[in-house]
Amino acid sequence: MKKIFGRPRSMTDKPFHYCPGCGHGIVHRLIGEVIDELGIQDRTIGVPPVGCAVIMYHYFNIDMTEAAHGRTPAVATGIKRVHPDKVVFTYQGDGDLAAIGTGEIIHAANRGERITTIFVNNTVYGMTGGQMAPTTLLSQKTTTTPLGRDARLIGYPIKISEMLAITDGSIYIERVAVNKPANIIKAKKAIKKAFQVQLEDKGFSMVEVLSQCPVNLAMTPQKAAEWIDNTLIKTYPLGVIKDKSG
Ligand SMILES: Cc1ncc(C[n+]2csc(CCOP(=O)(O)OP(=O)(O)O)c2C)c(N)n1
Ligand code: SF4
Repeated sequence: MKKIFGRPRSMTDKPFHYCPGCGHGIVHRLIGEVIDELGIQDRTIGVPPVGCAVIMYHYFNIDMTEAAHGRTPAVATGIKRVHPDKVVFTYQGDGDLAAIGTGEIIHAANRGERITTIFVNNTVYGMTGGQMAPTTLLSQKTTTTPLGRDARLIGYPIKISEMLAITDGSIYIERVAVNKPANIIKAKKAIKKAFQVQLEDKGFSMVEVLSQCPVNLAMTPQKAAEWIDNTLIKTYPLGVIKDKSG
């Protein structure tokens, strides 16, 4: 019988530990499909984050190595420089990338490191209880902003993709979402392109993925997915932010 659907070869069959409706599992699957399609399973090395995806190495049949909080771009840089023939990616949440590791990511992008970053923006610190992240929207309630984020006290939602796009070393940056099938298809194309930019040795590439954390948004999975369309993309519009790969 012809097989029409299956788990990517580059993934294990271990069930995800993520909450129902979480976007991390979708993003993992897209990465797995892209690795299979590009035929790079034997030479891809991933660097997982802190945050809910900290044990993502259980889910991939590839080499992965953990890094300290926010330091994945530094670890990935070291691996890539020692093994330029490998395909090296980091996977980071917004707490990991946009708060704890802001300096690491800016300088990795500016240096034009030949690595790829998958940046999962779910607007909160998911793993540790839904605290405010730098990406939390104005007025958004979190466990540390029970009255809603107030710009006068804690500033504005940070636009990391736009910031990194102004560095000369960044080549390809796109913002996508995984809240519905049409967006998931575009997200996969973007992830594939980001890896291709690395394969062509062009410079730093990143895909920012707007993702749902129903638990900490205190919404059903369906409402969390709708919230991305109705609210989140007003602050974080989808699309290509920079493409110098051509
Ligand atoms: C230096 C340091 N800061 C913070 C923490 C606690 N910590 C571990 S995971 C995490 C949240 C990460 O959230 P995010 O990167 O947004 O990922 P998510 O869980 O939402 O996927 C935090 C704050 C820590 N252990 N050490
Ligand atoms: S807390 Fe949020 S980000 Fe973490 S697994 Fe649950 S839904 Fe996903």
